[in-house]
Amino acid sequence: MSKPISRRQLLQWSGLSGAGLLLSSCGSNFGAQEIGQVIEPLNQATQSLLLSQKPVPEFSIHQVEPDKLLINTFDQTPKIDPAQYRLEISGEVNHPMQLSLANLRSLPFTSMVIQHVCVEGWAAIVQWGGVKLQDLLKLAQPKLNARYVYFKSADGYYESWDFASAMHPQTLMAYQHNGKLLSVEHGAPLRLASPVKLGYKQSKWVTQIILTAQLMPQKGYWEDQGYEWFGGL
Ligand SMILES: Nc1nc2c(c(=O)[nH]1)N[C@H]1C(S)=C(S)[C@@H](COP(=O)(O)O)O[C@H]1N2
Ligand SMILES: [Mo]
Repeated sequence: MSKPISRRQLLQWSGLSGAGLLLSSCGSNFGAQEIGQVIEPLNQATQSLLLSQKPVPEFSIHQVEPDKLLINTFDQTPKIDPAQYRLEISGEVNHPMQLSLANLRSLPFTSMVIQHVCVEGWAAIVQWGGVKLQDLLKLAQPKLNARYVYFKSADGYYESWDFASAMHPQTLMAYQHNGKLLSVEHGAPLRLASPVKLGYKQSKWVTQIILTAQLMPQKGYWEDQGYEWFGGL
């Protein structure tokens, strides 16, 4: 288990500074200060991947369809205490991390309006807000051999994505939905949201993100029952 990330580390790894981040960290439980941490540049492969990613056109906020996003959960809605919640990032990374909700909220916020498509035959235009997964992975510093990203959820759901889709600029770890704080049924405190993948790839209640060099025999909850793995849109 990694230590909770310190505010100094967040600032150094992200290259972020300024009043917004400093103010928003008031009252949060940042741990030990790591002094003299070296800032490592992203590796060349990751850098060129980022440059090559094209954004998917978005909808206007007026096109949001609030009643169309059906709740789709294979089992029970898990109970998560927001104060105890940590997102753990581990595996093939140089800086394993644990982020509290305060940590996540102190990072740059992105909002997007995209279409969510479920293979069961429904779709909805949805606004999502949160942190770019790309920003989180940059903080964790993927190793050169990182090719897949696993997501583990509090309800036992699990998913795996290709690294490029995880680094896409519109792949978010969302904590906001249609202008409000994300509801528990839709995956609070934190879920995946992206216009590049089908609904079943978009894990709710994510607690762990694990980078791997290989795809494991267990690829995803629905994939292991025959759904296609890539699940692209
Ligand atoms: N943890 C978890 N995430 C999940 C699921 C689930 O059962 N458990 N269902 C998936 C499916 S099939 C879809 S279509 C979307 C639905 O998201 P929603 O319930 O917020 O509409 O969540 C996805 N993420
Ligand atoms: Mo779905």
